[in-house]
Amino acid sequence: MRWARFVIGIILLFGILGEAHAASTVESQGPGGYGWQQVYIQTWVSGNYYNYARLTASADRQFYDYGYKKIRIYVREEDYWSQDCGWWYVTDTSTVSVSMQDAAGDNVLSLTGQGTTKGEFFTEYAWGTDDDPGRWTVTVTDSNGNSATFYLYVRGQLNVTNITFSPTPEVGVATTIQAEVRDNAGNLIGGAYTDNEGNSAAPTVVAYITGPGGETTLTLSDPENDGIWTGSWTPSMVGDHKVIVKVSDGHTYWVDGRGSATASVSGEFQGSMLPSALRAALLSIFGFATLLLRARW
Ligand SMILES: [Ca+2]
Repeated sequence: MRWARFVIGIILLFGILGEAHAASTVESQGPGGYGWQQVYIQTWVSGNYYNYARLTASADRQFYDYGYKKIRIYVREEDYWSQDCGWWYVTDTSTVSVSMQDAAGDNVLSLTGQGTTKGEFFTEYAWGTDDDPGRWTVTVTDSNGNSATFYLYVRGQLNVTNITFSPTPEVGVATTIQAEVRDNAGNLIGGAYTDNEGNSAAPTVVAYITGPGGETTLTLSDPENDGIWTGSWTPSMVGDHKVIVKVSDGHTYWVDGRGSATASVSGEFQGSMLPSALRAALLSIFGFATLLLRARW
């Protein structure tokens, strides 16, 4: 990179003209304000030569989706020294360490004293079951004492579980559909959820109910912010209804999730011990018999 050489050149120039023998550090952040930083350190070593170490750390993207592409961390550690300012020598003696914390501050990756190959080190993180979504912190250090910190954003995976109906669905009677929304770490995600930076990250939860009479959609809500989302549904047809609950925020903080359940809606035989399919069949026969009688009279 041309500008990087320019920075080295400036430091070198100060070293020659300004007698800048004390150590100094220059940090810079990568394009787009994320992903990597660089650290330069200058020291004046007895014997009159300059010694520089440059540490670069990066990830291959800013946003990751939990459980999908692995987080890839690249580290480059270069040691330079020069005695006469005409020649720069590059050595390969430093080791590097990489640590990563999830949004809850839990250490999810900790590698220390890693050797480099021509100054380069690479690792990838393949996700854990307790990973908390949100802003993650990556810290990279080298054995010269340089340190580079940067941040990633991990979108969490939402799941919908425990879809229930209360009371048991019946034609013409309001039933409450209830569903639990959780992230991949098992935390309940409520209607006023905020991420670890305080940003609103509440998803939208919609139930798609498909039965003999067609499809109905119903938006579920969670004013209590307890992660138990509810909505009221009044069935109009007897029979099995497929209920699919989808959760999404348009892919800002979450990867979409869904869950499904079957609601067996009863009619006038609701007090009966007969299975729902049989009840539905009997209702059809009664309906057909009534039609026949009406046709005759
Ligand atoms: Ca609730």
